[in-house]
Amino acid sequence: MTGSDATDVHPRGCFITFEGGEGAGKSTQINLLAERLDAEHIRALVTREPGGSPGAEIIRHIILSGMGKLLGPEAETLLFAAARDDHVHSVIAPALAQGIWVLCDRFADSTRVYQGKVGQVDARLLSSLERVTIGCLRPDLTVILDLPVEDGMKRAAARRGADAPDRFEAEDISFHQKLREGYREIAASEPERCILIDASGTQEQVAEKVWAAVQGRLIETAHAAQVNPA
Ligand code: T5A
Repeated sequence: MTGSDATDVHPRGCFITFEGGEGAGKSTQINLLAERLDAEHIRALVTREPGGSPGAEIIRHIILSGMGKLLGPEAETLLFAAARDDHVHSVIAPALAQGIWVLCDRFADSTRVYQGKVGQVDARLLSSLERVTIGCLRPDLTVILDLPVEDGMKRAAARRGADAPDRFEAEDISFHQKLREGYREIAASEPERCILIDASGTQEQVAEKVWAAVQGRLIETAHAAQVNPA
């Protein structure tokens, strides 16, 4: 049978993005959240930006090698946009449409902060690119992990060991301080979508705060909607 009826229709999955400066613990927390969702029998896909689809992973390699920086801030921004376009259309949107939750390590707020607030790329270019790449797709929840810059840099350095810092890790401390300010501004300006979480505790302590936000803002709301459909 190829047709569909009402019983085939999935409710859209929830879209959660994780944001923050270098070494804030996004990858760690996203994986811990995926485990908790699994225990609740909620199907979730963990993905990341730049990257997350075969085409976007190639672009990720170009950007993080520093090649994109050589092309200038606007061209580097176009690379992020090209990667996002492929990722959204080939991975994120299809998963959400099947009712799968998508947990994405960085998304459009990273562009707003890294390329916009800190990189000074024209806001009109950024909003045009957002319109093309994500359209009206907005995260249901954005978890912003907030950590003193020095602590994040130490965590990132410990994780990378003897490897060289990547394109953005190699920037100076004032760059990273501006990133932190940029994220705090987004959290303050969009409180319905964003939650700012102090990421300075242990992994378990931070995970509890993330879980409380997901439960309170998404899971309980979803259950209430099932019990009291509009
Ligand atoms: N970028 C990205 C843009 O400029 N524009 C864009 O539009 C997009 C999408 C991506 C880079 O691209 C830029 C931003 C980035 O610079 P990346 O390699 O994906 O680069 O790196 P990041 O996203 O910055 O992530 P990191 O790998 O640096 O850090 P995470 O994921 O925040 O941190 P995580 O979980 O790997 O933890 C780092 C270390 O700390 C430990 C972990 O075990 C790990 O060793 N740790 C803790 N230690 C103590 N206490 C805790 N609570 C800890 N939590 C984790």
